[in-house]
Amino acid sequence: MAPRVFFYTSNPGKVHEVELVLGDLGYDVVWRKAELIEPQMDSLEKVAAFKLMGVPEPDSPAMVEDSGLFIPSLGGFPGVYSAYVLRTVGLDGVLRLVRGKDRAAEFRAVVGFRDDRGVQLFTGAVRGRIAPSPRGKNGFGYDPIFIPTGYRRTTAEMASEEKNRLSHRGIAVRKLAQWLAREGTRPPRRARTTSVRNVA
Ligand code: ITT
Repeated sequence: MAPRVFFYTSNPGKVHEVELVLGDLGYDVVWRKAELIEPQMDSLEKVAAFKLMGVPEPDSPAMVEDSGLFIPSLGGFPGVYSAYVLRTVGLDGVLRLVRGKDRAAEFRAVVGFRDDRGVQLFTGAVRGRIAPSPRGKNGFGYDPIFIPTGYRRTTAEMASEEKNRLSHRGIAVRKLAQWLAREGTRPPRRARTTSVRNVA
């Protein structure tokens, strides 16, 4: 039987992208459609580690992912507030904020993984710029306004496989997969959540 990973997220777009990467590598991603308590903290790492603490222990190995869009000319905003900003002012609000400013941007992701060895964190980032206006129908969230460096298309104009090859999430999930391949996947049993390790 394929090793299982329980993925806690409310976002089906994340599940789809993670399934493509881990599924290809032989893992069975089980979606736990949960809104875990998400504290307002100043780094994605802290949010991911905190969220993992709220995962029921029998679901091991368990995974969460926290991500955000960081715009240096706005002091890193929306960053850790990306989900809230999207829900409130939306893409148009962000486009208004960057008008007349430098449009460089970076997507960052932190994947948190917990099993009986404790908590591991894996990071990924992709640089790009904010598009003049939304374009494309694929993906989710900020994809219609994010153009990765070296491309003319937004990530909403890419198929998920292409986005995964360059994206913050694709990079972080592949680091998790490499760690699993190196360290081995353990059979699910009661997890200890005593140690938090930043792997990359
Ligand atoms: P969780 O339940 O996993 O927390 P979420 O959608 O609330 O799902 P986050 O708290 O990590 O996700 O917030 C990240 C925000 O940034 C959210 O609004 C996403 O839509 C957006 N985002 C993250 N990765 C993205 C990507 O690859 N493309 C477009 N938008 C992305």
